[in-house]
Amino acid sequence: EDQRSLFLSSSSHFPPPQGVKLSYGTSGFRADASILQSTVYRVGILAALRALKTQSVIGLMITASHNKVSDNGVKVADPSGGMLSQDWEPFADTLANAHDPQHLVELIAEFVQKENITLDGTKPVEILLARDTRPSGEFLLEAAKQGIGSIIGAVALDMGILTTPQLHWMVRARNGGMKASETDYFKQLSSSFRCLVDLSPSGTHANNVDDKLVVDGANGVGGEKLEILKTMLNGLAIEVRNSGKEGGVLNEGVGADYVQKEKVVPFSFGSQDVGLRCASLDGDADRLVYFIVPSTTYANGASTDYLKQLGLEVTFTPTGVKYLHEKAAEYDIGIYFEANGHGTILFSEQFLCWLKARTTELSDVAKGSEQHKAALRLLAVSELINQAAGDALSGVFFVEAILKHMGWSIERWNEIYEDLPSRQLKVKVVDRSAVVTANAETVAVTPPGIQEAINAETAKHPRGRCFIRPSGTEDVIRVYAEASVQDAADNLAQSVAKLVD
Ligand code: 16G
Ligand code: ZN
Repeated sequence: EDQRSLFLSSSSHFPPPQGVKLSYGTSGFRADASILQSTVYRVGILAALRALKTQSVIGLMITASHNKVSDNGVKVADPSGGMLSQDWEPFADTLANAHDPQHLVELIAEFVQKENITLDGTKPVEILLARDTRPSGEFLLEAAKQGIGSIIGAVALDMGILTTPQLHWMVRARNGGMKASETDYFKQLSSSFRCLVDLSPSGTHANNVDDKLVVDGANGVGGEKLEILKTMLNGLAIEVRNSGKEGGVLNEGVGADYVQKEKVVPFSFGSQDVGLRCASLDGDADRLVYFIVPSTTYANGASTDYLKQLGLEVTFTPTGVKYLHEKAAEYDIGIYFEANGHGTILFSEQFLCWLKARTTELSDVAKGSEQHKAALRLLAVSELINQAAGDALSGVFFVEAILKHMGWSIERWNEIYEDLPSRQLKVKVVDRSAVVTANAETVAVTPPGIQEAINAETAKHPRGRCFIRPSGTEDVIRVYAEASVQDAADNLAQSVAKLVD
């Protein structure tokens, strides 16, 4: 009864926006920040219930990533540090769209009973809150706190302004019984980076690799954190541009999404940077794209061929980190990535235990052997890479360690395979759900006949490949085309876009 009245009074302060249907989407709720208060409040409730249900620490992140600065969003990190379990997404939608406090209370009561959640406050749980640098983050955070506060036994801990992967890392670390402050995060990244550099084979050309790296911070939180992290490292000279301190706008003409989609260099990069190794983060630093001026590097169909040729098993999933992460978790070493710069590496517990045993069991003679070093390297990688979520900061240091290890310049790296020319377009539509795909979004099942028409267009171009899919974050259909030459990729994308229109 206490719980019921607590809800009714708090939820009346957060009426949902009129005439909008919200959906948890590919990576949480996203919309113009001005209509999100009630959604964030309700996600606060959801996170609290999730924490009570799992009896673990849960994360709540307020960010709209690479979207424009006036947008914002909210998503939940599960106990593993990964995304909210997909079987709770429908409840998230239901909560967000409940029209009045009374209805909201009923929905929650029903769900609590179904999930067998105890609301007597006897087993308190914590929810870690964080936000990116968007100005709207401040009042939305307040709404999240109110939501959490309306559930007896749930305690909100404000971790301040963080990158999305930092929050995921903290949730995972906490639940693993480890220290999980920002300092611990910085320490783990810098010490495992140092370890990898120390383990670089002597006699490689590591010394020939330029220490200079220029990073575009997208005028967001990533640049800010990198400024701190870079002071803890030796052997890398990082220059951060577009850190947000120069007055630039978040994600405007800057950031990984802009660089990868538009294939142009971000603001403040130009001819003076030719030959330099450059990288770009997105607004919440979970995407990383390396590039050289004037041309950008990004993964495409040719990368699949290259990986297969290395003897690796390659699998596809639908778009979205949550699908990739889940799939990668099935392997001893699962590496996943999206062409837009998301991705990370997951190591199975079992494999890591085995590896640790290998490094300690070895006789003194075997210590220092190549095998021993290889095991130590893999362990260092498992520490450096963020296993909770793809992390641009940890990604930068991982890439830099590899380049040092291999003695590679960015040009040499770029040469390991040649990208096929590609083009991405988006087509604004009234109803994006008209396009339904199958086979990890490689085939369009509806509207009827469209796949046949795409096939016919594709067949006109040597090495042509073309896919369409509804966006999970905007009201558009995405068109992706590849062909042997740029003109053909452009034409293919154009003609398929017309089919969709
Ligand atoms: C979100 C997803 C990303 C996906 C993108 C696709 C996360 C952290 N991010 O940004 O994985 O590639 O959506 O958006 O899950 P789209 O469907 O609009 O192209
Ligand atoms: Zn992002």
